[in-house]
Amino acid sequence: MSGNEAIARAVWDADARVAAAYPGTPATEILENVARYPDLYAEWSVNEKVSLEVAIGASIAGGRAFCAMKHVGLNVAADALMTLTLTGVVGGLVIAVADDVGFSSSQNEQDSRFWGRFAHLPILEPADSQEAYAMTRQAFALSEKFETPVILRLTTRVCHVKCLVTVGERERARAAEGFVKNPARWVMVPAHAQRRVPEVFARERLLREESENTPLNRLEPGADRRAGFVTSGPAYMHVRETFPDAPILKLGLSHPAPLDKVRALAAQVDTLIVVEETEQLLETEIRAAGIATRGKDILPAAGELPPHVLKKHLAALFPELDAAREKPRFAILPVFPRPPTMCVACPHLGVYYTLSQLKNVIIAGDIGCYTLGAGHPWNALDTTICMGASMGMALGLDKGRGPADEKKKIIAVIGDSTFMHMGMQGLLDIAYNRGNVTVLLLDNRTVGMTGGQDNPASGRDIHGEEAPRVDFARLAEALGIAREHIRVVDPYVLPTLFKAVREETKYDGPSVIITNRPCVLIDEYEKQPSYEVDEAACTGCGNCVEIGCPAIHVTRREKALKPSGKEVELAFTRIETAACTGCGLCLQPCAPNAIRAAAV
Ligand SMILES: Cc1ncc(C[n+]2csc(CCOP(=O)(O)OP(=O)(O)O)c2C)c(N)n1
Repeated sequence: MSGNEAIARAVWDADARVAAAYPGTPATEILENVARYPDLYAEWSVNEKVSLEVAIGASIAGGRAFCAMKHVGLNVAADALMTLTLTGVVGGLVIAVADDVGFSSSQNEQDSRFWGRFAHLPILEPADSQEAYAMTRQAFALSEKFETPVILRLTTRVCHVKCLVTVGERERARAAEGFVKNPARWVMVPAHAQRRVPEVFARERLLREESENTPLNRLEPGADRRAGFVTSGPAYMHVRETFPDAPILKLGLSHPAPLDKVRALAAQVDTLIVVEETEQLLETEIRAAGIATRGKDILPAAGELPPHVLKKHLAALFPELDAAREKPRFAILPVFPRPPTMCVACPHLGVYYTLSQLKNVIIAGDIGCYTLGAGHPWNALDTTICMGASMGMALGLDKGRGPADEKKKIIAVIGDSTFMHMGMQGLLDIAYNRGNVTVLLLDNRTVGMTGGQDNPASGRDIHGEEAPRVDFARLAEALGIAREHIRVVDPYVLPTLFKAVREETKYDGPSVIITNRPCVLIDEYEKQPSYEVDEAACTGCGNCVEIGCPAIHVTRREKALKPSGKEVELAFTRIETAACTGCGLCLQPCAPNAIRAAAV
């Protein structure tokens, strides 16, 4: 199992009653797998905050509850988290949060262990799939024992690497007595909340004792006493492989840290070294406890710490590592770089082709497949910060513009899932504050970027069953956009799309253009007969290349002189007919009409 599959199995084996998530790499497959098990409620929530709130509700109703998210998702859920720590939980509540250590697919690299410290919550850190399974179950038990939410901190490596997993018996969670009214606990007004604060600190003291005594934190002896390592998660695997004879304190319950155990290890070795991905957290705490240690003074504070990185950075302390570095056991073959690009016939292609033709625009972007519009050949996206940010930033670009941008049109581009996640509020702000912004809402009826999960725009739930489908045009109107400035357009029909964008950007006020073609990777997409380039007719204008469809190749480039004497480069093209799904976008800008239905 991958770590994600193992966690899903453990959620079921722990008899959780409710599981909720918003997709995000590397955590997406957890809920996809949970949803395959019977006898528990699973949902895609519209964002991570809602998923945590659903879990909180289920927990205080008495059942075990689970939610999963990627690291940045916990920023979104943090408002709920920071007060949940005061109320505590009834049914065990586990929050799996997956840090994308090494930036495989994220806008930043965050260390979610900060949240455990910030919210005074215990953190469990599995090192592989087997531990992911076991620790998920232990997390539920710990959560109920201390009436606290528990953070299960994962990294991309734990989520995606597969190993053999031995699973246990499915348990029956304790019978729930149902929601018990108790305003002093569940209604966090100041008078109630402040009384809970001492309990949080008392709980933390008990958790520290637990951390000193639990077998999750184990001191592995080693004969080589030059250094002892304190480590957790997959970094433990890397340390064990690099230093097979060193004593290691492996932390499974890494917060609160078992400082007595750390002290005991420090007394046995010449140098203590903390190996943690990514930030300097344990190390700072260990130093604050008066224990001398090394850590980020010699190791990187970003990215993974696999053996080759450890060897490079610790060679000064362990001269034999340098020699080992010169003789790699495996040849690492470089992979041919393949920049990410949009799919063949992606409905976003027409939008970016259109945007790339515009002058004097500032385009606030968002997070999704359409973020690729920032790249070649479109170069038609000027900002990306976080989910939903295109709305507020566009408004800020409008209201904050100086004389240099006076004549520029402000456009925001956002996907359906991102709009529902955090974009709606921004659009409300644009409408309310009368922003001069044109919003392009790219409704492809799925969460494309994370692999095509269902959402309220697809009209299906996590099991693929029919669910109410959101009507974006009516929603935009309800948020305050004038009906005549809300348009639904087909992104495969370039002239209509271009006209809509031109007209709405001329209008002095907020407008919304909704594109309505499904993602090519979902069932709703209907493949059409493919096209091909008539080589005899192709004049090398290269306009079809500007669409950015990966089914179009340049076969030959030639320099030529225009009648004006200006030198131009011609690009003769070919369409990969096996890949082409006949969207017809490339036909439209083709100057000599050289694209035709492919011969069958
Ligand atoms: C807070 C947060 N949660 C989750 C993600 C992961 N993620 C990136 S883009 C995206 C949604 C993309 O869907 P949509 O907006 O519909 O655009 P599409 O990819 O379908 O074009 C998600 C869930 C993230 N980057 N940040």
